Parts: sequence; structure tokens; C-alpha cells
Amino acid sequence: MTRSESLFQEAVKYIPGGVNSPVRAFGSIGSTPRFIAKADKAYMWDEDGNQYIDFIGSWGPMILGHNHPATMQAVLEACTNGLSFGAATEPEVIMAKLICDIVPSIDMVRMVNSGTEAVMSAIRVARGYTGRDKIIKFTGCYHGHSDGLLVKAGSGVMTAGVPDSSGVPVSVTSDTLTAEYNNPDSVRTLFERYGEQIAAIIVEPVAANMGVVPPAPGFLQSLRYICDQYGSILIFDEVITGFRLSLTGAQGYYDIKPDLTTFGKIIGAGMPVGAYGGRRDIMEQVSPVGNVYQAGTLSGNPVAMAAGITQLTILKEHPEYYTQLNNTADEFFNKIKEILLRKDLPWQVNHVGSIGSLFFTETPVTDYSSAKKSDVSAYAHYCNQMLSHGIYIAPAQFEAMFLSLAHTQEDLQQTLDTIAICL
Ligand code: HOZ
Repeated sequence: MTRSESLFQEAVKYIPGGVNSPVRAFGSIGSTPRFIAKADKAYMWDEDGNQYIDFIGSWGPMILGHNHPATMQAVLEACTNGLSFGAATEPEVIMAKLICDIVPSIDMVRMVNSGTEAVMSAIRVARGYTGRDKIIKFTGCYHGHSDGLLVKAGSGVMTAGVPDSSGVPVSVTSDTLTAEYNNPDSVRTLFERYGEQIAAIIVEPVAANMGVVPPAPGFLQSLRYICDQYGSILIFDEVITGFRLSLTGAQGYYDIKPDLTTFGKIIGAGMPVGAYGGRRDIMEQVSPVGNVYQAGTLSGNPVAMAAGITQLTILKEHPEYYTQLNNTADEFFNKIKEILLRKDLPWQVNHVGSIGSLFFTETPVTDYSSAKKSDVSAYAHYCNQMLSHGIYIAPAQFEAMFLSLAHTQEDLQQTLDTIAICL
């Protein structure tokens, strides 16, 4: 038995399913988790000493690779001053100013501890600002695990085969309306029926939790337009895309200005952080200025701020990194398409910048129902093969593959060679 296997045997005795987040149980690929001991640059090592080229990067934030020296240094220094105060600190001001300087749609920002918390809070603010209760989300988009958003959600919910989580009261989700991703008509129909009651639309501007599904041309613009028409708030959930597709995230990449934006772990360089921000008049609804309550001892934690400030500053000072990363990723995903052509395999590759997915279906993947056509058992076989060849990709079909600036040309070529073997 490997050390990962024996750790898993022990883990299931004390942790539900042996894991602290369902996807990492490897259940949907019929396997058991690799327990990770350490990571550096683009690599991870499991407890058995196996080395992997890592294409998860902690689900996105490791855009500079694991253990970036400047980030590590900043974290170590911050630790020597104390781990948490539950009081205002200078790094919070530096971080807030940095985000507001970088992202044009954000005048004010509030730190929280995760993407889930950021989204939950942004929805509350949108409701407080508009005085309306209903929200629209898209089938297959995942916005964390808060009650009101676990409706037709993506990510692990999709592979778990349950459309909605149990334990969520119907009364809590009755104001969550669902539309189809890339289908503006489905949104318009909801507005025609509920228009004046809709506080907000929340969307992953590039869906990345039903696998990666790019927005169709005009789709995001149609959301901006209809929100303006009805006085509703447009929320971009940039937990995956923020500071990744471009310095200004998907909103910069597609040139659309949302009213509110949510971020996750990327702004903490992988430490537990989230944030929501946007227009000043909306953000001034938040307590103690306004009446929308949201709070937290760990919010703006000094160690997490030190990590995030360092990573965001590096990214801000190096706009060329985005050109480099996106060009490399274009080339990489196009080469996967070439492998498919060469092998006469009809599968689909979707990607936007440095995130992408391979779907085992013959039809283009543009929304939840086309994503669901992917043969998950074929993905499971492929993923297990990749893992056994030292390439760590998402252990579930409906997740993204993340490239980082730490992946070398050699890493990528080795990965392409392995894909050619495993398909
Ligand atoms: N739901 C996350 C991916 N979209 C996975 C989180 C984790 O297992 O770390």
C-alpha cells in the first residue's frame, strides 16, 4: 500500500470522505487522492515521493508558480510580527489601494477569507442596494457553497450527480433564478417575468466550473445591457479569472465593466483570502458606513495580505507576463487540438488564456447541457493515466486546467507527449 493510500484509510475515519473538499477525493475518477507533501515552481510531490507537473496550482492562485521567493519572504517576515490581530492594519490599506488602482470598476473593496464568502457578501450588498431579493445565476456556474447559490451549480456538485445540495432550505433558494449560460434569451425571459424584483445577475465571465466554457461573443455585453435596463447589479465572479486572464481579469479581457466583482485565493497568492468590491455608491452600503452587515476576525489577515500584496505587485509591475502566459497557453492548447486531429479523436478543447479543458464529446461545449455530454468515464481513464505518468490535472471532468508562469517549455512538451500517450 502506498503512503497516500494509507493516509486516505486513516483520513476517512476522521474526515467525511477523507477530504476537506469533495473534488479532491478523486471519487469521480474512481481513484483515491494523492496526498501532497510539498510543491515548488510548477511541481508537486506526493507523500510517496512521486513528482508531478502541477496543472491545478491550488485551483488558480499559483500564477507565478509555487514558492515564489518574494512571496515566501514577505510571508515569513509578516509571521514574525504576529499571525492575527483582529484589528485594523496597514497592509489592508495597501492591498485595498492596490486592487482599486489595478481594476477600473472597483472604487472600494472589502477583504474576506474565501471566494464563497466574497460571493455571499456581494449578493447581500446587491440586495441591500436595490431593495430587491431575486438573483439570477447560470446553470453550471459555481459560486461557492453558500446556501442560496447551491442551485444547479457546477464543480463537484456536477460530478456528485446531485443538482442541488441537501440541507439547503427551499425558502433560501426560492429567490435564486437560473438561466442558461451563453443564452441571453433565457435571461430576458426571467427579466420579463420578474424584472423589478431582480437585485443582481451573478456570472462567471468565463465559466470554469463545468469545465472551461468561454462566453459567446455578445453574451456578457447582453448581461450588462439588461442590468442597466432594469436597474439590477451585474456581479462578475472572478474567483478563477481575476488577475489571471489579464491584470484586470475577465472584465479587462472582454472590456465589460461589472458593478461588483468577487475575488478569491489569487489575491492571497494561495493563502485563504477573498474580496468583493465595486462602485463606491454600492460598496458604501456595507457596515459600518451602511446597513449591510458583514464582518470577520480573519478578514484582512496580515500574513495573507503580505502574500497577496507581493504577488499582485509583481503582476502589476510585469504586464508582459500576461502576454507571455496567454501566448504560451494558446500554443499549448492548440497543440492538444493537433494531437486530437492526428489521432482522429473528435473531442473538444476549450480554453481562454491560461485556463482550459478537454471534453470527451463530439459536440462543441457551450453551456451546461453540452458539457454534461462529456464521457466522464473516458475522462477518468485519461486522468488516471496522466497521474500515473506524473501529470497532475483536475481529478474531475468539470474543472479547469491551469497554466502558470512557472511551467517551462520542457514541462509543457513533456505534458503534450504524455497527453498523446494517454488519449
Ligand atoms: N471546488 C474546487 C474547484 N472548483 C475544488 C476545491 C478543492 O478541492 O480544493
